[in-house]
Amino acid sequence: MKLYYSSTSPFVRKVNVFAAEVGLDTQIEWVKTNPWQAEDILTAENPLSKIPTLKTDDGMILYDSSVICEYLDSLHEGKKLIPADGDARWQALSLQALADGILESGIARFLERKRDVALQSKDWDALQKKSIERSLDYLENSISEWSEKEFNIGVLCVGCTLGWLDFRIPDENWREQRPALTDWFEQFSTRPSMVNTRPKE
Ligand SMILES: N[C@@H](CCC(=O)N[C@@H](CS)C(=O)NCC(=O)O)C(=O)O
Repeated sequence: MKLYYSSTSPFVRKVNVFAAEVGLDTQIEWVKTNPWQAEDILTAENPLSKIPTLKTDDGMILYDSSVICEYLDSLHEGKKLIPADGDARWQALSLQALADGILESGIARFLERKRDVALQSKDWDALQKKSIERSLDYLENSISEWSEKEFNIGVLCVGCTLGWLDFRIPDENWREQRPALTDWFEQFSTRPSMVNTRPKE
């Protein structure tokens, strides 16, 4: 299968970490693209021009990262990272939504900062920043509820999100006042799937 990617995308990293954790990373052929330039190579497969986009061996096109992870989970016989049913499923999916939501707010801020200073909105930035801070506080305060569960997609997404904050918004120290999340991430970052997928320009 082919994965359209860029090396800095946290959503691509999520798929990459997921694939490594379920032993499918070696089956992926990587196709580098720049989604911001709406390259034909990508828009021909995904009209949104977003990555990650996956082309399966049967020629099926899948997006977004959550759908791709669900597909990958269906391909292996090992322990599933997306629980099939019950509370475990809904909690893992909600944790994924929270972590992905932090990324969406973070990316909105990152892009806003790239605009001409005169066009940047302080209110918009403050709104997104608050959303990120509330979510990180929630993760800190509920750490035993989610981090002690079996490894799942939600936990994986939290790791990728914190890694992206370090990469793209390093001037705001998310670790401050969040000792439990800090310790958790330090440990989580040693997983080979995380070590081998560190973002780089
Ligand atoms: N919800 C999507 C988000 C994907 C996404 O926003 N990817 C960014 C790169 S990190 C992208 O391709 N942006 C290009 C654009 O929005 O035009 C997912 O989970 O895959």
